[in-house]
Amino acid sequence: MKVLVLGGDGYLGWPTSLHLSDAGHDVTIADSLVRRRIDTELGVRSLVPIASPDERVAAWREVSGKRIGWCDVDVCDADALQDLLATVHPDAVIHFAEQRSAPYSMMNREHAVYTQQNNVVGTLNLLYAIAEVDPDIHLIKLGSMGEYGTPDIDIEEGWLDVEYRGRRDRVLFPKRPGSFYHLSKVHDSHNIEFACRVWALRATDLNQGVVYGQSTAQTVQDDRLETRFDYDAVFGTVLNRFIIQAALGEPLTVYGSGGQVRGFIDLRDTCECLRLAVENPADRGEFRVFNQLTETFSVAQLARTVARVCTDEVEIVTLDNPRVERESHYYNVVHTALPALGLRPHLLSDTVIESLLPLARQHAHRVDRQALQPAIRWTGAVGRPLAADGRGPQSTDAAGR
Ligand code: NAD
Ligand code: USQ
Repeated sequence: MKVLVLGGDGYLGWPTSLHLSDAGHDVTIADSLVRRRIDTELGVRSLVPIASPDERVAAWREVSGKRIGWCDVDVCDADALQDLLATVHPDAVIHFAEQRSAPYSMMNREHAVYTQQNNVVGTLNLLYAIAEVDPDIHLIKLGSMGEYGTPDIDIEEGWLDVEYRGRRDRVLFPKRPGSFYHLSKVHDSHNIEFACRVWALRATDLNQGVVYGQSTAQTVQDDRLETRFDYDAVFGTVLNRFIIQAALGEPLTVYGSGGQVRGFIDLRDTCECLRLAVENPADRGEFRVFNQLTETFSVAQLARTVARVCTDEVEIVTLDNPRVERESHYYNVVHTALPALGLRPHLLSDTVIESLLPLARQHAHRVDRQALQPAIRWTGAVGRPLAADGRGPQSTDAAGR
C-alpha cells in the first residue's frame, strides 16, 4: 500500500516508516523538522545522535535496497499539505505530526497556544485535504490514552454505551485530560469523528499509552537509522527517563507519591500496531478508536523495577509533583481491538530494560544533567508575567529553565 507518514522524522514516525517499508509498503515521509528546532530552543538534544533526513533515507536504501520518499512540509500549511496528498495519493495517511510534550504545552500561554494551533489546525487541514483529494484515504491518527484522564469507571475503546432515564445511546467516551497538549488530542478526536459522520471519511484514532524503548529490527541495522531518545524533563517520557537516570547514576525522579497508573507500550509494538491499522482500514464513515497499550504500571512500580534490574546502586527520589494529577486512582482500560487484529505484544521484561542501559551509558557524555530535573509546573506560568525567552519553537533561547 502507499502510505504517507506525517511526522516521520520523530521518535515514533521514523521507526514506523522503516517497519512499513520493510513490510513492502511504499512509504513517503513529510515533516517540517520542527522537533529538531525545539531541541535548539530547549538547549537539549536526543541522547542518541540522529542522522539528517537525507542521511536517513540514503542509509535505508543502502541497507535494504528500498526507497522512502521525503519532503519538508508543515501540516499547518493547508495548500502545501493538499498538494502533497494529491501528488502522493496514498491509501493511508499516518498522522504523527504534532507537538507531543505535556510539559512543553504547560510552559506558558505561548506554548499552550502553539501546541493547540499546531495540533488542531494541522489535523483540520488534513481532514479537508483528504475530503478534497480522495475521501477514501484512510486517516490513522495518533491520539493519546491521556485524553481519557483517570475516570472512576473502566475506559472503553473510544465509545461508551449509556442508558439514561430509560433511553440508550452510544456516545464518545467522556474525556478529562491533564494538560493543554492532551486537550489538543481531544479536540482532534472530536473533529475527526465529525468529519467521518458528515463527509463519510474513514479514520482510526489510536489512543496510545506512553512508549518506551529505542531499537527495532530495522533501526539496529545502521547507526544512521537510529531514532531519537529523549531524556530531558520536557520531552523524555517516564520509563525511558528512569532507565537513562539509572544508567547515569542519577536518582530516579518519581513525581509525587508515584501512584499514578498509565498504559505503556514497547516501541516495536507501536510500529506493528501502525502496520495492522494500515492493512485493516476502517470502513467509510467509521470513526474507529483503538486503545494502543499493552500493560499498565504505576510510576512507583516502574521506578522499583528499573532500580532492581540495574546492577549498580540506584536511588529513587520522590519530588514534589510539578503536575496536577491524581496520584491514587482506579485505572482499568479495555484494549482488545489491536490483539484481535493480530498484535502479539512484547511485554516489559528485565531484558528490555537491560538492553537500554548500555545504550544510555554509551552516550552519557551527551547528557545535560540539569535538564533531567523538572522545571515546568502546571500552575507555574499562571498569574506571572511571561518569560522573555518563552516564545515558542522559533526561539533559540533556553525556555523554561
Ligand atoms: P516527536 O516529537 O518525536 O515526533 C513528531 C514529529 O512531528 C517531529 O518530527 C516533528 O518535527 C513533526 N511535526 C510536528 N509538528 C509538525 C507540523 N506542523 N508539520 C510537520 N511536521 C510536524 O513525537 P513522537 O514521540 O514520535 O510522537 C508522535 C505522535 O505520537 C504524536 O502525535 C504524539 O502525540 C503521539 N504519541 C506519542 C507517545 C510517546 O510516548 N512518544 C505516546 C502516545 C502518543
Ligand atoms: N513522571 C514521573 N517522573 C518523571 C516523568 C514523569 O513521575 O520523571 C510521571 C508523570 O507525572 C505522569 C507519568 O509519569 O504521571 C507519565 O508522564 P510522561 O511524561 O511519561 O507522559 P505524558 O506526559 O503523559 O506524555 C507522554 C508523551 C505523550 C503521550 C503520552 C501518552 O509525551 O506524547 O501522549 O505519554 S499517555 O500518558 O498515555 O497520555
